[in-house]
Amino acid sequence: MEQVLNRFCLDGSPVSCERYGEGHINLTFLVVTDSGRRYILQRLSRAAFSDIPGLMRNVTAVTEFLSARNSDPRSSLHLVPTKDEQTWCRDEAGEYWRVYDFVEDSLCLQTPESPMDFYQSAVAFGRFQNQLRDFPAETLCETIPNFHNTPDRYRKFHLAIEADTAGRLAEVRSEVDFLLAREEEAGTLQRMRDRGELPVRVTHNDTKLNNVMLDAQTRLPLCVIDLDTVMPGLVAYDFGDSIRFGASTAAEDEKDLSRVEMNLDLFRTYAEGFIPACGGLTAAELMSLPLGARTMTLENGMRFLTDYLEGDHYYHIAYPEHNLDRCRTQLKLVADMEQKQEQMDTVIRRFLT
Ligand code: ADP
Ligand code: GN1
Ligand code: MG
Repeated sequence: MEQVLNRFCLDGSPVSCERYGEGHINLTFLVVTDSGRRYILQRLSRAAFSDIPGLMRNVTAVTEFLSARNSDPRSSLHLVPTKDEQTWCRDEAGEYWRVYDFVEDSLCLQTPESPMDFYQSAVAFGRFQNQLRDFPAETLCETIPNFHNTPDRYRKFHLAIEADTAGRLAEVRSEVDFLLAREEEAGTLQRMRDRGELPVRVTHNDTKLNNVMLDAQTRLPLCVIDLDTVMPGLVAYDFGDSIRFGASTAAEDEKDLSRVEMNLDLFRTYAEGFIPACGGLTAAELMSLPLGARTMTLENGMRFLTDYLEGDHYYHIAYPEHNLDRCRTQLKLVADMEQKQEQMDTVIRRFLT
């Protein structure tokens, strides 16, 4: 680690480097130097990203674009260059590393501590969407092809079922059946995208609450982080993924499913923050938002189960059934959202002018 850190232009010498945060994909460390400066060091996931130089070009372009439009330095992530002026380096084992300035005096929440926190996260993601409206989408590489292409996710799920690599299929039959019963309907958003009924924009695609920073004092939005999946996509993906995670009444890996529901008040709160901050959404886009919530939740449930069937090579896990527990909360949420579809539509209809 010291050798890796030595390649970056840090202020001072590192005095500690410890695992940090709750991300499922990259390996994240908090680095402190003898000058008191703090940094985020990350080893990028080669299981998730096949073109890491391309990904880093995306992140560089997006952070530079946002920095140029905001005077507050904490309103965007800042990459720390290497001594040979690159934004990343590679170690002898072939792993890719990068360093960000630590966003100081900030909060990164795993669950909203109040509806206002969730509202402010919605403002952050909505603004992010709005600010990237003029970003040249064609310059972005697709860091994970077909990331939110739900029919393609089903194709991979079928392959995982057939292969049953980890020998776990028999124990997850009811989860598999739940997902297969919804295969046709789950492709609706993708079909609307294919038919051009929903505009493709530059979206974040991974809008969990722990991918946004709030100011520790004011609890107002500071910046959006985890820019690895910024790609062309649908607004419904960003809205939907935030609801999936932040409007749930329990953690993503809650074992007691009786505690897992989608909170309609939080759904409304998020819509009130996100939609005006985004601005300029079409009527079709607005009415696709509840479907986005259901689709992102189902897709995540299927992705967790696919990884479980394949032997857990994609997400970080803390114990063997972790991905299965995550899958189960998502499916419980989907079932609940199916019951609340009408109410979600009613909330969103108020934003049609
Ligand atoms: P992953 O793709 O694994 O989710 P993230 O980039 O989201 O990785 O980072 C994981 C966690 O590390 C975040 O949820 C946040 O808590 C923390 N983090 C990441 N970047 C910064 C930063 N620049 N300043 C402070 N905390 C950060
Ligand atoms: C991953 O990287 P992180 O932990 O913010 C995943 C998302 C999932 C999420 C589920 C690149 O997000 O797509 O929705 O876990 N990111 C990637 O919690 O696959
Ligand atoms: Mg993250």
